[in-house]
Amino acid sequence: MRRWRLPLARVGVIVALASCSGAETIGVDQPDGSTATAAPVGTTAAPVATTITLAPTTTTTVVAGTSTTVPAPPDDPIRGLALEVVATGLHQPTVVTSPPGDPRLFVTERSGVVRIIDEGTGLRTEPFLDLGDRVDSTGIEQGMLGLAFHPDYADNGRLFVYYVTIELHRRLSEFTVGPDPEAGDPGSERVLFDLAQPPDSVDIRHYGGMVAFGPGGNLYVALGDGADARGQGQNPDTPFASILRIDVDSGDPYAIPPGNPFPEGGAPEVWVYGLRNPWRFSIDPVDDLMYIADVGQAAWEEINVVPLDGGGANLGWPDTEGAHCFQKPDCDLADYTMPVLEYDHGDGCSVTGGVVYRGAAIPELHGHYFYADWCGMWVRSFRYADRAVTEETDWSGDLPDAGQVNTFGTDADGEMYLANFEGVVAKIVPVR
Ligand SMILES: [Ca+2]
Repeated sequence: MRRWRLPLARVGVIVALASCSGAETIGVDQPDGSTATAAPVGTTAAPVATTITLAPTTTTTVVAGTSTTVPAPPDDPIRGLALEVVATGLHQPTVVTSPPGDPRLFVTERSGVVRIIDEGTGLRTEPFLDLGDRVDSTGIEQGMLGLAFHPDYADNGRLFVYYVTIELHRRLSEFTVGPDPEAGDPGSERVLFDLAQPPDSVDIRHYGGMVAFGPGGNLYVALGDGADARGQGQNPDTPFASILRIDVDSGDPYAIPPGNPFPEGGAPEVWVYGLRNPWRFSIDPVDDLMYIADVGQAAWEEINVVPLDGGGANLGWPDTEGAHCFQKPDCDLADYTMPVLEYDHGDGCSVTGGVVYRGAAIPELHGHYFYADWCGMWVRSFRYADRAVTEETDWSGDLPDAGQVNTFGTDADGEMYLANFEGVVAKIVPVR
């Protein structure tokens, strides 16, 4: 996938950064980034924990969008985590997800196919939806990159797919399930947008790819900057280098939700901007936070946490990379929303953002955010509390076979999965 460096030795240090919520900014026509404001940056070096020292929690929380209630921890203490393989042989899986309340697990393959994994019987042979005739999956970053089911999928059968077209455009389309609930209808495509790469793009990368619904029913879509298209990142008048927020239940082909920060700008869909290639983000509906992992270029990988009422945040790229000035050497870091965590390229090369665990099987990890590095082939987690990164844990010893993690995902119960470049989909389960 979106990869261009060789694995590096894992000798770096994670740096946890003080949280800075994004401030409202005014859209600008030129990429000078001069209008954004954010809280000052603090830096606190924190070594990665090598053992599991998780305090039990007795918190009971109802996960928004599901009826899952997290019980108190079982009597057996958690001794670690393990991978339970649920499918193998997939072609570079990119998304793992389920419709709300649906027992089936849906997986996308980069080649343009959506497939179903059933608990117990595994991967079905027959695809749910095959868009191979319209998806380009050559190169390293093209393909079917995003899939989200409508919150009312059980009633309306609507699903949203983000993919790279044969023309190398980035396209968001809606499909509907066919008369057979086990098969989507490839002929039902309704295109919501179809964007060529930005004019200053030097190649065919940085498409972003994640799509997900938030608790308010709006759809969020991650778009990368188009690869070295440096005029995009600091310009909220362009949809690139941003996470978009749209209302797919109104308008034609969609409506701009009330509260979007740049309603009069050139791209009123923009919700936050200043991103290089936000391959994976996730929304935690319990704390109303979005976790955005932005793949770095020269030296730093970063994870940002933005409140769902934090529209307008400028996440810095390409003025900054991680918590460092980049293209603008004399930048003032206080002008941008800084990541809450970064690590350098001694420790990996391409961050894969994950999910906040809200399932029931591992109450001890409730609220912990999992992520990975595609080159470092490690999985780590932290808990974001009181605007700070806490309880950093390195799960390398528990999950040595995680591989090159393309994506994380959850099922309808909030249980957590990873899928890797090698074509394996595995559930992350507790060892007690
Ligand atoms: Ca940034």
